[in-house]
Amino acid sequence: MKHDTCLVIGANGQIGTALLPRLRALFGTDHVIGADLRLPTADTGPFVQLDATNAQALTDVVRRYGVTQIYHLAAILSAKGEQNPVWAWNLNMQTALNVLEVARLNEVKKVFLPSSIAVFGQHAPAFDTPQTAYLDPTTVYGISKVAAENWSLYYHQRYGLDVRSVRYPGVISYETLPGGGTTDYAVTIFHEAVQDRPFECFLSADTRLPMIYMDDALRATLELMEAPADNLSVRTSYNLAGVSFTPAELADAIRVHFPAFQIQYKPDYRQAIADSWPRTIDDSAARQDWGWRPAYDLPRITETMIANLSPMYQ
Ligand code: NAD
Ligand code: AKB
Repeated sequence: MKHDTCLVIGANGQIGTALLPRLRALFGTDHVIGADLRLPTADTGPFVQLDATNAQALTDVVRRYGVTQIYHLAAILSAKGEQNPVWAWNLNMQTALNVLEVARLNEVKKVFLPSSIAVFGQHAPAFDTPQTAYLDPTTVYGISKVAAENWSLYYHQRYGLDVRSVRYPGVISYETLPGGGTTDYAVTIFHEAVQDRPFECFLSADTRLPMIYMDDALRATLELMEAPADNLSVRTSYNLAGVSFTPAELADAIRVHFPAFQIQYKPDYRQAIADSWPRTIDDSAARQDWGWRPAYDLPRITETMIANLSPMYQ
């Protein structure tokens, strides 16, 4: 068992729900504290109700539990952020800055502050988007992620804070529903398919986007956090690739299991967001610096999602 105490902020969200048990297996249940605005639906270990925009409340939690690692997952995602941009900016920036500052002042050893493919915009190459491509995001979410990446680099360079990050693609998982993103269709489609229901997709059939299965996303997170600091050449955020596919390709993969599966396309405001994002990602820096390799391709993701979701609807 490792000797650290981790605080996971945004613990009840899509990634937090899956990350908590992994961290608890590594550090011990009592050494992983979940924190969220919302209360958890089940008691799985230590939890505090926390608004991470409140720096004093965050400081109190860090001191009370002797926190040595923070995983900051609380954020307003791309589609939801466009409904109320000023609110999304304030929440995303205030929580990120609080985490960095509280970590610095309380000698927290490591911080994980994830970014997103949403940092890229129309002036980045759409295919094999490089690590250092121009960043001109079109969403308030993307703008806040670019700012948080730069603040992370600043805290690392100026204060020596060990802050690490990946630019997650759309994360696919079965444990919880996603929280207001543009890639959410790639999760909700499975819930409809296993119930033998047709699916109405808010993106067009040929919208290719980078995605990653949750197991890969968590392994990337934990491998990055375990990597020797000297190996890390990127202190903004690492590009991370899993798999890239279109809604039509995903529907075909589902039809291998449910031949009668039906999909209709009704693009809405999220189409423009998706169109501004990369199609495929060059993650060679992550591969080189800390040995990143994805394990889940589209057929494996599809099979795993269906196997885990089907029993939930029986
Ligand atoms: P989510 O929306 O599912 O969960 C976020 C959680 O944060 C929620 O449980 C919410 O209650 C909580 N929260 C919101 N405001 C808070 C506050 N002020 N204080 C404390 N908790 C608060 O998000 P997620 O999908 O789990 O994403 C986690 C992180 O990963 C985010 O930073 C997100 O930008 C990033 N990311 C996610 C994806 C993805 O596809 N899920 C892709 C790229 C990046
Ligand atoms: C979203 O669609 O907003 C997220 C992301 C890719 O950051 N899933």
